[in-house]
Amino acid sequence: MPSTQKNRIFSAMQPTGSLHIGNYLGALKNWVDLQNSGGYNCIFGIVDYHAMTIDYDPRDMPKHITDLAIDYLSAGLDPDKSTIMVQSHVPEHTELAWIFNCITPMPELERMTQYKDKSRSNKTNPNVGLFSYPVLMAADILLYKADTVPVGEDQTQHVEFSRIIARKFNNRFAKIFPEPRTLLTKSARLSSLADPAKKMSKSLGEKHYIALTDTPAEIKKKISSAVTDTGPSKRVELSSTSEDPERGAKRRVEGKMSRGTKNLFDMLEVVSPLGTHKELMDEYKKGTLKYSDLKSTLADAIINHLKPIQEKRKELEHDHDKIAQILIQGAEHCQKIADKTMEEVRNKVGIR
Ligand code: AQP
Repeated sequence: MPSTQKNRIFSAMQPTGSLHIGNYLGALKNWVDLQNSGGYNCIFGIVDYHAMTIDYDPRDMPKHITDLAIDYLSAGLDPDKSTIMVQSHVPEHTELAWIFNCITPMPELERMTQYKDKSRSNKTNPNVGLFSYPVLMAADILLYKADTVPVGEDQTQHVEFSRIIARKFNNRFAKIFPEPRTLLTKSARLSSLADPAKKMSKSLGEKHYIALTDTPAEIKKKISSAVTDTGPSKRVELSSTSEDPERGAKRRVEGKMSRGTKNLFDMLEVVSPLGTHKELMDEYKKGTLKYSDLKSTLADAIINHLKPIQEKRKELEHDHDKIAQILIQGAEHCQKIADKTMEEVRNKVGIR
């Protein structure tokens, strides 16, 4: 079992279907690296209560939970080094969320961009759970007194909210919670392949993302149809261009790269062998890069990167007993920490 002396990490994903490469490169891969650094005491959650805030079929939930645990393990999370748990297995998550609800000013939640986006696209069910999603997330993190939260960029506002709640609780009752900080990766915001102005999301539809389970043929097809040029208004600063005065005069003068192209380079940087990204970026700066070359190099690199993950997934797919055992162990470990935190919290808020 993981040591209790180190800084604690908590992060989680919702069991809402297959993971995409945005979830993986933006968060999960980083979790594996942080776990393997040995510098942290890691807890990684499968947040099923959060997954209930959007329309879902209850019959799918158990499978989605098992699938997400399999994704975690296939990507390299190791139950001997990290704790893997299901949120609803430790009911104190919702108890603490209720207490936090009672110190959360409504305007703090009204300004949350994820709520605005999701309630717009979830018109049939704009529920209170979706509204107070960040409160439950603050409870997830603070129940374990985690100080480090590795997530994608879309979650930074929620982690910032957790800091506010920790501070409010500490000022109002007693100083018992750390103020957690966000940890981002280089690919903290991958864009949709078909509409690079949007975040890569599975709810946008299949052509917008690469699923971790996609076949090589599917990956090639999706990358080859990825949008690269989106017009001058949608260009983003390419900071590295200004550091390289010898190359790519035309593009360097613009100093900008389309979001779609940057998205492909962002993925390439993480999944390709050392040197490949620089080589193609140099060509881009010189103005000699063929997008078809960038795309085929990237597709091959993604296929190679995902291969061992997909092989591990096949091994684990039928071993449901092993998965269940890992989740039971995770719940037992987390329950002990949760009991301790909640005893302190109940005392301080006066509900002994
Ligand atoms: N496009 C992304 N780039 C980088 N990181 C991302 N994350 C999500 N999308 C990207 C990070 O993945 C983790 C899992 O978050 P989640 O379970 O809340 O999933 P999500 O953000 O709801 O994923 P989708 O695909 O966008 O789902 P739908 O479409 O169903 O809402 C988080 O750390 C998140 O930052």
